[in-house]
Amino acid sequence: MVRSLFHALVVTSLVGCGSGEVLLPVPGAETEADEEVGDGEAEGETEAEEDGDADEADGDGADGEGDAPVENDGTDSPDDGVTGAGIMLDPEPIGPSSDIVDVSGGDFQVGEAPASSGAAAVPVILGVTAPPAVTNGGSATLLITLAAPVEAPTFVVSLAGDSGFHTVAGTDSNGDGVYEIDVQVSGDAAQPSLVLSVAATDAAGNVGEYHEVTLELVQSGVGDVKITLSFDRTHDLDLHVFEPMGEEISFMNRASANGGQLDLDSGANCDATTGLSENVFWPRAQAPTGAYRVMVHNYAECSEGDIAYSVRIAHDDQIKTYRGTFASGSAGTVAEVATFTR
Ligand SMILES: [Ca+2]
Ligand SMILES: [Ca+2]
Repeated sequence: MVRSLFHALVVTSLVGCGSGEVLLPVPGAETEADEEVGDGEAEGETEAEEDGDADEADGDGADGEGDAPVENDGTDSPDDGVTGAGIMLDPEPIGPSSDIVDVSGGDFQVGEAPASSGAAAVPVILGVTAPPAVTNGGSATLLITLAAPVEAPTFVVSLAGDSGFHTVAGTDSNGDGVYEIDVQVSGDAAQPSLVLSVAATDAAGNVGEYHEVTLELVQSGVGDVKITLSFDRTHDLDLHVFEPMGEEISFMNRASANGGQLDLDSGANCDATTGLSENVFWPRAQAPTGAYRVMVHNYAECSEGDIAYSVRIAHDDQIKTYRGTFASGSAGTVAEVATFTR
């Protein structure tokens, strides 16, 4: 799966953050968007490829104008552009998909995952690690260590109890020799845990030994609007969401007059938390109409190195996932992730 990459710095507006705190722009932060649902035919002519849900095919141009000439079913919302953010849209295959998980950049096939063949040429996986927990609507990164370097490795990812399995090309975005597989969990996922099995495949389609990881599924609220921040390790990132009338929901104001709630918070004081996620949602029929604004504040760094995060915004029938990175040393800054209108 080829990824189209387009990076730009986030917008450098000052934003207020309750309690008189002022959040500064992020010099090193990038945000990318990744359309999550793959049944659409829409493909924009901006640097970003657009694909996914016809419902949301309004083209997140890098200027946030939503000007990509894309097909849609007439129900798009023209205002949910990325605010000044660079974009990475990850084309998903047209066809069936899992109701529970999506593997970023992967292909889904219905049926049993292929059995290990024992062929000698298949790359050997030394280990697979995953965070201990993820939330519904959140994402988790599996890290795959191979016994020896392989050019363009591919993997099978299978979720116990799912209707099929994913195949995905290995990506090593930071060049450390460890491959990353991004798993996005449906907002409706409700089982207590996710048991994922990963195997490498060779060019002939032979499948190696499966390695199993189990992630606890921490339940977070769902409704007309659900905004979920996920990050890769303990960090004091904070999700901030502004309602159309301006009320801000965050750890400083966990419930709005309209019923919006921050019901999952992670990393305060760098304390380890199971979910590595934050979630803001409005119960059904309570989310106000109008324009919402979503930001992530890098409140404090808990360990050295860049901080990759994703924000999944699900409202009504639309889902988009935005990816970004806080550069190491950018604590105290904020990323404007997106605005959207319902
Ligand atoms: Ca890597
Ligand atoms: Ca936090």
